[in-house]
Amino acid sequence: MKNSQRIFASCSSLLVAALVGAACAPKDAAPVVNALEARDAWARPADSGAMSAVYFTLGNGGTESDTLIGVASDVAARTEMHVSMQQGRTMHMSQVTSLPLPANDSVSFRPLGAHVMLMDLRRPLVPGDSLSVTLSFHSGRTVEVRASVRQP
Ligand SMILES: [Cu+2]
Repeated sequence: MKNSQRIFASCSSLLVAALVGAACAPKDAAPVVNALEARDAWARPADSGAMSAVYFTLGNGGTESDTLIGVASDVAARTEMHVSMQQGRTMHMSQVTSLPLPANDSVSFRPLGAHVMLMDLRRPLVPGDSLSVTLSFHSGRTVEVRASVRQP
């Protein structure tokens, strides 16, 4: 549950930043930029019909928080947002329907952490191959992630 604790901590500091920011914002402040960006995207190789996961760093360089609310890819019959958690000695994954992305912060999708799960692949993913995943945000923005297939 390390991840959600971190996210919670970022959210409370964000609230403080938002209050302070509102108090001292200049009259003619620049328009709000909400730069969302996925970096270093990669996916695990897998056979057709099997599962794979996509990892990347999702950055929000803007001044407004946003929330990831959807993931989609045409390489899989089902694409889900997952988080991994340890229970005793085993790792479990569970689906989440939203993931907060605070302003001026980033969230890592990484092995044993959050990931985009590709289920029932429509084609094999071989090293050197690439695929795309579309991320949808609460703000209405979308981000296209181009991931290369490689061994972890
Ligand atoms: Cu998963």
